[in-house]
Amino acid sequence: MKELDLNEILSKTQDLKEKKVWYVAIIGRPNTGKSTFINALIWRKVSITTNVPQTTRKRILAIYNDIDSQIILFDTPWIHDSQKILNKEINKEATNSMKEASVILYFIDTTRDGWEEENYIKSLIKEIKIPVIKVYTKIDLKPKINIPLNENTFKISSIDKTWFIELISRVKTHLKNWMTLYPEDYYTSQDMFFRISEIIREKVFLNTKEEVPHSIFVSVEEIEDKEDILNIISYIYTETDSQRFIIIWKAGSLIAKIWKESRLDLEKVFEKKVFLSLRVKTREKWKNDEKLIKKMFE
Ligand SMILES: Nc1nc2c(ncn2[C@@H]2O[C@H](COP(=O)(O)OP(=O)(O)OP(=O)(O)O)[C@@H](O)[C@H]2O)c(=O)[nH]1
Ligand SMILES: [Mg+2]
Repeated sequence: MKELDLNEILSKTQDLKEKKVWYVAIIGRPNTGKSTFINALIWRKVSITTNVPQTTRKRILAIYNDIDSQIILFDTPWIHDSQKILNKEINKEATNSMKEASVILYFIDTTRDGWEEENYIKSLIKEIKIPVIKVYTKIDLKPKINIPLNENTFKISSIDKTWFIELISRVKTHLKNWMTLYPEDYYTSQDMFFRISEIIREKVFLNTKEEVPHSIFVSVEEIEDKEDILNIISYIYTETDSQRFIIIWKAGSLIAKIWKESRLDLEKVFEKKVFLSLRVKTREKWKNDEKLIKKMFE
């Protein structure tokens, strides 16, 4: 497992070389397959994926390396109008990633109609003057779909990785010749606390319904990273007691499932045994707790 460690990066500066380098932002409506694409491209799980819209809250930085390029990908959360402090912070994450990028990949789900959400994205793209490549997703589910392809329009499937090479070649034409920003064995800039909390959050999303997934946040309080075991103390916070009861429902069977799935996935990602202590607490109105939200996004 490789994570961002500034001292290690500095000690490896001789490894940095000139390539086609820069930031690429992936935007699109919820559930279009942005996170799945990133994980498939870099062969690692850096961004959690579920079938629940608006899974990604914080922009996730994944680093793709090949022989002549280093592409730093932002997996952006969905932008929407809202007065809640949490949503305002999510929107800031998304617009910031767009401004820093050399090119934007605009994901469109071939399995769903766009309606006005798609028009909203188009109006945003018009405002920022950065090149945009349209990427139609999930074509394995729509093999007969007719999309007129050109240099700014692609179609992909993240399940069988079709058109990945062509898309990446096109992205490279927008990048600059620059010193690589990370050593080649780095694939994410997220710290361990964030990665663990995201994996647990994914399991809550996959096992709960309606308003429950969006009502929670996960806090990792303590990590003890030993050679052969990773000890983790973590809490799931809900907004209300009734949501908490749903998660600890039936004498703990749902939380037991979330716990088990989290532990197994953590063991896969971190490649060692994991001891996970996981409890559920209520924290009312956390989405409007400015101090907490600022800490989450810092
Ligand atoms: N069949 C198929 N399913 C896909 C593909 N890409 C993504 N999916 C599925 O679509 C769902 C949403 O994928 P995500 O990657 O979480 O979508 P997202 O755009 O990151 O969603 P948000 O984080 O909510 O904005 C998941 O259930 C994925 O398994 C694909 O190429 N083919
Ligand atoms: Mg996502």
